[in-house]
Amino acid sequence: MSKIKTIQAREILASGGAPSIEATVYGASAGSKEAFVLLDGDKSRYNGKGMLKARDNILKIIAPALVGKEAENQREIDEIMIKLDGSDNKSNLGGNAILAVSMAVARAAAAELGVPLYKYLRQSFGIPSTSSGFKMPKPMVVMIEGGKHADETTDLQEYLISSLGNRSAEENVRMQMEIYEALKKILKREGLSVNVGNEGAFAPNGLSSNEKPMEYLVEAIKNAGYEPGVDAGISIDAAASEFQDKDSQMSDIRYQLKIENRTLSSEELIEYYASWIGKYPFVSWEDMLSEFDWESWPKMVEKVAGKFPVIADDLTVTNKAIWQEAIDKKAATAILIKLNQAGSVTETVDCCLLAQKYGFWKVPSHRGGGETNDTFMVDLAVAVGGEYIKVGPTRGERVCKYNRLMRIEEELNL
Ligand code: 2PG
Ligand code: MG
Repeated sequence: MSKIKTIQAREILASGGAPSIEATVYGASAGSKEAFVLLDGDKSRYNGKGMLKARDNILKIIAPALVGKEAENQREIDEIMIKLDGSDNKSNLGGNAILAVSMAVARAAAAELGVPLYKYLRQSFGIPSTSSGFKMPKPMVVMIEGGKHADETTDLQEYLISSLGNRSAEENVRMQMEIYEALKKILKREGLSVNVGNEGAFAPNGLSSNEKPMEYLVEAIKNAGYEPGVDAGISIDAAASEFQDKDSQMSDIRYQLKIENRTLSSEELIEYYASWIGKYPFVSWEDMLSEFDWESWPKMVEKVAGKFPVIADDLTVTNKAIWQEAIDKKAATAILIKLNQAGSVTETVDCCLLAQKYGFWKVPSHRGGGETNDTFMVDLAVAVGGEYIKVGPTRGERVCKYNRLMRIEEELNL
């Protein structure tokens, strides 16, 4: 065991060009419900998006409370920070400040013990392994992005290819990139742009409907030499909170499909989606309804009738209490996992353990514009036995996740 000696913190850049925050823990001898992101609000720096306040909270408030503590007591350390913050959503110290330290503590403890992070996380949280040892999560790769991630594209935010079958991580990554290249050719043939959006996925203007990308994805799977529904299938993240009509009443939520010039009720939206079932080889659906549309989520789950998981992201924000509520109400049958929604490693792992208890998928995910080249989420996915990891296909802050995955696989010699 070794004690935390010092904690440092700094602003670094995230993929969108605004700051994120990074902490380093030394001393382990070497080396609407999302957690609140504390920004400086000082317009003279990064248009108010600086993170110097969060950095100072780490240096002046968190570090003094943690120095001298055992780095290996991750749960205790996270609890100290949560208490120190005292709010429901980490708005006092900032979820960004707490998470940065939380992750750095885990890394430092793993380094001290001389074990890779995924192994450390598994042993530190006593995560039960389903079978013999570790299993590689399969890639769920954003191929076409629209919504808030790109301009003038689909209303739905993401169309993804999810690997199926029993390939190695290395083979999965290769297949995904071959499908990506095949898709590029299709889009070019259709006279559509192959410029990429926030997550390195294609973001073409001028698509005729929200359904069209799925036709392209099926064709791309085939053109790359794979079989749809056998080797690879389609996932969707609608991120429907973003196209919910903000003026519609809670009791009568409406959704605006701009590219189709239509406004739909929750029931109509569910029917609209349901018309796609059977037509495309779906692997999962995420956030098909708004995070405020709790009443309709169970209807969506019923409609899908166990054919594939209904993943909650904005609905559950990697929050164990909300996730339990969603499970109890039968509102979702899988959870997207984002460390920065939770704001600490312990709370993130607890959400995964809850999913595991019910036999539901847990899918660690990248963020859209605020991603860095940190690969903690990959180690987390391996540690918790995540069925998939969701990441964009290109750009450094995305591909580093796949590279980490392949390195872990090699190390485990699977
Ligand atoms: C999502 C994520 C990642 P964002 O909705 O699942 O794809 O996007 O970070 O914008 O929430
Ligand atoms: Mg999402």
